[in-house]
Amino acid sequence: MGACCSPSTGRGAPDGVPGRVAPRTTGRGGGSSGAGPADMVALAGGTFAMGSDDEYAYPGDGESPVRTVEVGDVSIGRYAVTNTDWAAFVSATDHRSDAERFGWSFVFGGLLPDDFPPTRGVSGAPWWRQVVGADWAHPEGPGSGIDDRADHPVVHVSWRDAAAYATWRGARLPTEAEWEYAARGGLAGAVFPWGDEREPGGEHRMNVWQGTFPSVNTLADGWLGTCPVDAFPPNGFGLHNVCGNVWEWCADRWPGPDDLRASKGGSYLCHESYCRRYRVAARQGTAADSSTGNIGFRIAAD
Ligand SMILES: [Cu+2]
Repeated sequence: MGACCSPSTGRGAPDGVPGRVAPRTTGRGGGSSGAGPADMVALAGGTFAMGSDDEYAYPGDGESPVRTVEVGDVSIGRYAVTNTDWAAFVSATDHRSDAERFGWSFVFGGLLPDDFPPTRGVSGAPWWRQVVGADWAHPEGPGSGIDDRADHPVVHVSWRDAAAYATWRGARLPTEAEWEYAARGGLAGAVFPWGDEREPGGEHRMNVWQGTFPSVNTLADGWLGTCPVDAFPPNGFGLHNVCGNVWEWCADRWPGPDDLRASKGGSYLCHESYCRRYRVAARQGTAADSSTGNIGFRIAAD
């Protein structure tokens, strides 16, 4: 797999790191319809054109060819699961994340202070640092915290952690098809949730990298790392931040001998110079027990 903006290695892997059918929407407008929790959007199922084979696509990722896919009725999170949401889960269940059990997680080096002690990197993606003590409550390791990030997406959660949270909520992770159906917001074949132009009228619509990756981020979109889950306008179905900000775990297995899982949406590290996976069709496969500072999730339910 090409070097994307997430390391795909599992905990024990090498690399020097140890171990257009526009559906009706229902239940919108604050959730008072009884269709589900206020933070979920109920979508009627339908068929849609999944994937991409335009000039931006990565055929090697399996996003080509475009094919017609049917999804059933589904409710899906309006937002990614936040740190506040996750804290409630932990206090109710004492869930220990994989990052906490293994004692480390992957952090983007550009978020670490200049005087941070030496860390090990990922070969081919040296901006990813193995940071001992990094976890959801300490996104950049010991000394960092989430006091000012209550409404940011939880990160440093593995696929297994995300699935556990979803179960606790009486929900599940979306399938990749459900995620993309919802992320498209009813726009057939568009590159982004709002259309084909990345910055329509010069306006930034998602949290990705601007500048020269990985050294200079001009912060033109306002953010270096994560941003609040509602920081940008919603798509046509009322979902916020489906592209950019953080990758979002999906239920589906990713081909391969290991337990890899699909995620969607790209992250604050995506930049056209090396990773155009900030598009609705884009995807990546990541080890189910791995965690990083740029993968979170949203939940779904039948
Ligand atoms: Cu990327």
